[in-house]
Amino acid sequence: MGLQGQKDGVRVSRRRESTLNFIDKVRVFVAAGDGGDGCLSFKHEKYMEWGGPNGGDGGRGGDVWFTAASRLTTLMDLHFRPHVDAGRGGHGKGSHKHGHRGDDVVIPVPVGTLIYREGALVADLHEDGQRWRAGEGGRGGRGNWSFKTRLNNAPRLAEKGGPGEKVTLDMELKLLADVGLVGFPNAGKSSFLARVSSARPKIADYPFTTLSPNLGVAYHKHVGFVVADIPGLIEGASEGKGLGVKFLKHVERTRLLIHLVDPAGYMGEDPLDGVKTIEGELKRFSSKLATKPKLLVLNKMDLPEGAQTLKTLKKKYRGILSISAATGDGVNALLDKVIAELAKHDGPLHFAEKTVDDSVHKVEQGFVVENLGGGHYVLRGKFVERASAMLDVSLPEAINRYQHTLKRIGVDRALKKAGIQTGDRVRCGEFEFEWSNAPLKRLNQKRGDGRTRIGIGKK
Ligand SMILES: Nc1nc2c(ncn2[C@@H]2O[C@H](COP(=O)(O)OP(=O)(O)OP(=O)(O)O)[C@@H](O)[C@H]2O)c(=O)[nH]1
Ligand SMILES: [Mg+2]
Repeated sequence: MGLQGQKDGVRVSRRRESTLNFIDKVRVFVAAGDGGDGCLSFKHEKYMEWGGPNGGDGGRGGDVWFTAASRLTTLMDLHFRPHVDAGRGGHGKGSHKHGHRGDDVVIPVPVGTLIYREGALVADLHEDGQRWRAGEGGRGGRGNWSFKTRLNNAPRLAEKGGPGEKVTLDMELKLLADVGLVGFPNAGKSSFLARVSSARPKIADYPFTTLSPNLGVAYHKHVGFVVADIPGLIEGASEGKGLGVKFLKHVERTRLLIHLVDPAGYMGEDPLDGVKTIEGELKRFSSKLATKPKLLVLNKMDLPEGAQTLKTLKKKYRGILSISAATGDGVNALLDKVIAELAKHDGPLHFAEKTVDDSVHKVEQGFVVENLGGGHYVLRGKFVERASAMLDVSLPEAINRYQHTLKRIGVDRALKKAGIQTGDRVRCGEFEFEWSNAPLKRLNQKRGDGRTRIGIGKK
């Protein structure tokens, strides 16, 4: 027989329930799929001269989505796999074949997940099934068939796939429930949740049995509502004592709180003082919790001290209700009251601190030119960066077209104004080119000597 804690020579530690199974903050790295490259191809067939361009477009890159799923209550999956990548689009092929679309990735997150980008709230997934696109797949590059015009009917021109969006997001879960259960440890919160729903939280006769929130759906008189049970609170919880404070934010987005009281008090504290302690902690934690509708409920009425404690508490709190989560006594009357209160406070639960602000991340139509000194310039802007990334530098016609695009939108003028000289270098995203003041070649001219006005090279 091996030593206790050892099995077949391998040390095994007894599995402890830990708070690790509940993750409510996580940083996620999203990479939407790049678009597929466009194809440069001409029809070659026996007895057919000048078959014409037939290179197909690249497929679009896949998007990354987050969707709220009520079956989830933790961000743990993302904690262990924070990199989310969608599929890239297929490349175009000859004979007008377009590349396939990249696969989207849809990641389920718990209802109540708030998503921040550079500190600004960008999404509040507060409804089951609600979806939000975190990263947009890159556009497929166009093949030479798409560039065919009356003036240029044999374009040697194709685009590379556009880059998929890459973003870093901070996710925070603030559970959404209709009813939140608060109270000292051991008051019977988990027992109550188990009594009114099909949830089966751990229940035991010692404080801090519950280490992370539990959710359950209760039905009463054809009304369904979600109940959240959080770890017990103790004095000083709002300053970080015990476990409760970490989880108090998870009852901030409830319509109604039920404050459960144990007639025996907690750790020798008189139940009346105990009620004040918990109320004080809620108030100190946030004004939202202090002003939330609350029902004070004395539990464990089957215990001998129940009746006496109820009498004492009634003097101060006339509206107090009493139940026994163990026997079920009084639970129906409490649920009657709960559905009546919920009907009164039927407002939206998703009161995000700020309104969701997407304006910061709108597509920038314009561009910015910056002179870094020493003959180095930076060109910034969503459009120009994408055009640079999609440029196939091996195709002189594509380079010519790129130059004309920059000129058309005013980049040339802006660079000259910033003092650019022949031989200076301009960086745009990952791409860098050398500037020349020589005049541009005409666009759409027939295939020429392949010389271009600017020297192009990857960084
Ligand atoms: N007699 C009696 N015991 C109860 C009643 N409700 C809960 N208990 C007991 O009280 C103890 C604590 O119950 P829990 O439901 O785990 O209490 P909790 O508030 O969730 O505790 P924490 O998770 O530690 O905060 C358990 O032993 C329960 O069986 C009741 O109505 N009557
Ligand atoms: Mg519990």
